[in-house]
Amino acid sequence: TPGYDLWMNYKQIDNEKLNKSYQKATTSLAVLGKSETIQAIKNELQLALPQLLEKQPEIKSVVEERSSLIIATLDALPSNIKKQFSAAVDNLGDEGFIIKSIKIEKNTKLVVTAHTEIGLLYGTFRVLALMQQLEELTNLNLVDSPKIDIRMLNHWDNLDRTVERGYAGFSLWNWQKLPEYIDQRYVDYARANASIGINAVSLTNVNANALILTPMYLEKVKALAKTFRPYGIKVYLTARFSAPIEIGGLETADPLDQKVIDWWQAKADEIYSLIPNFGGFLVKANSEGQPGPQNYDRNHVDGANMMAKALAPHNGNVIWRAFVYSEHDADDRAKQAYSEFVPYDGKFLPNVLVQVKNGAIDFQPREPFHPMFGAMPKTHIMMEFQITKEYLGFSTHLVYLPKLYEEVLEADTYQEGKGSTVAKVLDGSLQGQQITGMAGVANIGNDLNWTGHPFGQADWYGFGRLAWDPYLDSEKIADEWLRMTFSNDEKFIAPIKEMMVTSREAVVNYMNPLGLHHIFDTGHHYGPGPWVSELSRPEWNPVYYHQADENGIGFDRTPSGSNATAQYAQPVAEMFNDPKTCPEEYLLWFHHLPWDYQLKNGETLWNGLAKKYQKGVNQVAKMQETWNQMKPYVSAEQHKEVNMLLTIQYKEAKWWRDACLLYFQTFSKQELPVGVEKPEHDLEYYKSLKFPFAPGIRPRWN
Ligand code: BDP
Repeated sequence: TPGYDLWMNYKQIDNEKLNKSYQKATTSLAVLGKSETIQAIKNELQLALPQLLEKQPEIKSVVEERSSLIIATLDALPSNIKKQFSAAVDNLGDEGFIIKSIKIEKNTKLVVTAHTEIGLLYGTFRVLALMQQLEELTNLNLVDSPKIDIRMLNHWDNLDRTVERGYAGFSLWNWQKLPEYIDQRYVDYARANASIGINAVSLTNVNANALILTPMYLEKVKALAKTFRPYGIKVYLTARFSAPIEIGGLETADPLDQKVIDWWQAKADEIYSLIPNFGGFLVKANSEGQPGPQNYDRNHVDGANMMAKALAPHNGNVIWRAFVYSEHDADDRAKQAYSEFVPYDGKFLPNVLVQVKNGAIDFQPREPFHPMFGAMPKTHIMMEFQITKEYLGFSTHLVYLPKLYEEVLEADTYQEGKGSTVAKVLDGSLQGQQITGMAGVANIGNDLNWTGHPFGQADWYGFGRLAWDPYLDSEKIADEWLRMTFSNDEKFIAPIKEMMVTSREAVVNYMNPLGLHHIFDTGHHYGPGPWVSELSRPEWNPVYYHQADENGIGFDRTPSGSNATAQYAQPVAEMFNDPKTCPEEYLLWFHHLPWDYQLKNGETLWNGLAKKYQKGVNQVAKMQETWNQMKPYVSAEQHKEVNMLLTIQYKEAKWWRDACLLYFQTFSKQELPVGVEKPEHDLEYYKSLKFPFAPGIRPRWN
């Protein structure tokens, strides 16, 4: 089924020369071992090779003279082969692999080897990916291992199968039919994750329901964990801090209360007796109304360490989220997580990771990197990206997110001097963290194509690739994904890759140019609502973020304003503080500037802003044009599907432009510059637009 098969649709290799060479490389396969992971490897080869090469592979469990492709751990390799692998093996780690062409007598053999069988699985997927991308398999000597330990999807799935901020249907997890009924989708999901190296999943919403920790649900979780295990994937659960009260019958959830401590210890023991490779807990505490240690006058360290102690005997982790901001704190929301967490650097136990969103507000189309990166050298800091497109047009807009991830990963924190990139913080190479991690909030649901928008698959794929290696190039990732998903034809690849890598800037232009942020309509975060001002908490209102008035627009976060810039290392703070050196894409994030402030290109701020909005619209029009020419390369169905989505995106890009410009014009009191199209309607019309049904929200969110 087009779409369902993701980047693993194993299209027939129609390049004759390569087909021949791949045929030769796969004449006879030797896959050594008996475990469930080895079985998964065999299954994948048996699925892929008949499609790629129209042949049923012969798979032996021993190496023979005629074996052309050998897949075996280093320990299992026959000694005459093993001795060809001395050099690279030291840095391989538990999950790395080697793919190497070797000569034994006159025969060339392709060997996939690793310390572990999971390494072999990753290596096998890489061999298949190389074929799908029409890469030569001869003369290979490829050594690869993940740079980050925990490469994780966070599902925000509720037990009733709705998905918070999920735009691709309902949750994959069918709690009613589990544990007996194992949907083939669970297996295909695990395959897809393993193919890109994702090795951890948290199944449930961070706004957690304690029921998931009851025996009935744990049996179901166990069934999923068992299905994922051959693919190297560990299951985590979100733990509601007040669970000891809700399901444990205790009167308190105070993390220093002995009964509470005992309860979590017993719970951890119970879980591990069912699921020996359980990953641990992901916790959202004292954030947006969720319970947490502060309810008992304790702090994040008390809470996280209490759970960490319960998990430590089983080698489990606590992933404690830093997405906090308080209704009682009048300070700039962008400063609150740093203020709450950084003083605790060095206080968290070794099996605690603190998970930080990429930016200090909340998954905006563009945010400067979060100041916590690099600021807690004695803490395991983990990244949280969003793959689901909460503030990015849901699954209706084509926005290639790896471009956003890359921008953040490459950002220089200067925390240990120049070159202290976020990527180096995350992989531990800058400050020596012992456990490292990167999570992405999943965009997956039970839609036929998993992600709603066919191009949403690229975000899942790209997230996995960057979690494996945060130094990869997002354009190269787009290239890989396009080849495996659609076509190897250069006439398709070149323009569509260009469309993907520019799509992120397009959405920034038509939604939040020049550093604007959080000007989305109430609750659902879809469509413009810069005028919204009546929500109960000030920092839920767009007017709080853009601060537009007759004098200008933007949030002053310099020392004359909230001084949020002081949370960055000095060279970064200095750069952001001066509007002349502040990158223009962050201008209104850090500065409140007059409407006639002069931009770098000589335009006034008002004109420049208006032109950015127009540019975003034009970029989407260009995307439509490009896609229109792609009929020969994709199925009619897929072509139509993306076409319809782009039509919506174009309409909504104009909606954003017109609504925002009309509203800001009430302050700037200036005409739209030449080249910016006149809005079709008046401001009142845009304000009156309602978006009555939006997937993935509960009414309490703003
Ligand atoms: C915000 C979402 C909300 C999430 C929250 C979180 O609007 O639905 O619960 O983040 O990350 O982006 O906890």
